[in-house]
Amino acid sequence: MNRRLDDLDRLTTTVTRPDYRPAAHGTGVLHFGVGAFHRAHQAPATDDALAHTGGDWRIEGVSLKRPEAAKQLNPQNGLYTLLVRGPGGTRARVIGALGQVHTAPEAPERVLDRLADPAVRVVSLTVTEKAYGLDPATGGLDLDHPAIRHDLATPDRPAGVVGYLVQGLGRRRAAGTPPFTPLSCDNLRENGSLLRRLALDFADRLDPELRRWIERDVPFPCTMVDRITPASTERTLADAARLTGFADHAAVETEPFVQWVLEDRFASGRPAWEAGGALFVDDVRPYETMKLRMLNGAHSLIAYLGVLGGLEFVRDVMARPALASIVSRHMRAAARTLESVPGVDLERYASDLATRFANPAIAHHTRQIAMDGTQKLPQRLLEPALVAAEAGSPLDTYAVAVAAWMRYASGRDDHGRSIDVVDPRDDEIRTALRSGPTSPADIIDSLVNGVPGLFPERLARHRDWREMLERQLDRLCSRGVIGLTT
Ligand code: CS2
Repeated sequence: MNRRLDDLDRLTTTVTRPDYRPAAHGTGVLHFGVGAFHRAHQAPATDDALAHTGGDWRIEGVSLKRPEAAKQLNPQNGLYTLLVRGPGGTRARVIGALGQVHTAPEAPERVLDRLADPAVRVVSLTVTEKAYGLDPATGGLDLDHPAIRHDLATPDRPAGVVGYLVQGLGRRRAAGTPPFTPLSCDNLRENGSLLRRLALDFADRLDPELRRWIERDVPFPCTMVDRITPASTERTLADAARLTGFADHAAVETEPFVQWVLEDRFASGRPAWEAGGALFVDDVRPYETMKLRMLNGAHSLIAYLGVLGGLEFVRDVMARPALASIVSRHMRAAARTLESVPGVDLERYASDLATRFANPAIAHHTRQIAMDGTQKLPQRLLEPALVAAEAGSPLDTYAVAVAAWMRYASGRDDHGRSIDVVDPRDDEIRTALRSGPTSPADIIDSLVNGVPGLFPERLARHRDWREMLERQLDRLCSRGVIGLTT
């Protein structure tokens, strides 16, 4: 058994390693959600920033639920291997930007201390869509969300991300410490503005003065983040050990492409992320809408087709010409709902996406992307479908994607095998479909009524949309995914 990767001085291989001494830099960022995506995206950008410009900008991590990240990373002093897999092979790089990881349920007071520490100037998040406590119907706080309910009742002992942020900001205000900048890096529309609205609403219910301070003094920049990062597997860890010569329980693998677009509004400074390729702009919205609708929308389409058709990975869906052509059509349809994006040729973006999805070196499970559909569909598929419906543009690929989600929600694939439907609203989905509706019209009605707020009303009532959705659901139910031609 190899020795564990815990000391850079032992790394004498050809692996790329940090060009700075991690221990010489203090913490500046607290990051919630230290999963594979963070390790493949913001952490390497911070590593580049530290190497390039220095400063006390290392990252401490927080896991809101499970202790795995702390167990993987702390014994390795935060060091881990990033494997970049391209068609030409795999490159290994050891990242030094991460420091200690805290497991919030085990040490809530410690997390609150870190939030109150003036050294922490940015608090970034990759906690996934469902952690925010967003009511999709209003765009505001969902008072029935378990973490929101809990944190409003016991604000000193938060469990959720909004509760922690507001409590942390409250402690800073009380101590006369300047605020940190909350930085959402999740795939949500106008993620910074959305987080701001939730934080203000939450604070208002506890302390209107605090709300006013946050409103006045705390910036919430929006960001667009992009890097396809499958969950790590045994093979990831084995390859990392082979390439570095050390056992690594925290290794992650990702694709060569990376993109990060942010608004440059920070209360107390930030790492020089441009050294890692980040682009700072005045308005992130065009980039983010493009990415959510073209990349993530196509991803969800691929995911539901894949799970239903028994195709395990994104690349397997892309290897079927009929399905790849639906995906390309979808990206072109999504592009038509966008305004122009500075510096981006949307045709080229779509064809690059098709190449990224087909990357033979990346094994991205369709069932991973299929998870949490109720949290993803609105910004990825339903909003652009409404734009397209109202513009009289083609709706067929949106309808294929949403119909495929509806079939996925029923819990059986095209071969009759059961699907593990992973979704925070799975109870509502199950109840909606309990009577076993079989006609496309009944399935649609059951889900539209049984999962309130998910489907925008204007879309649900749109005649062309409804017809197209019924037609595509009928096709999927009768022919299955493999029977789809174009
Ligand atoms: C994916 C995203 O899991 C999903 O829902 O669509 O995680 C996707 O891989 C990233 O947004 C790519 O940047």
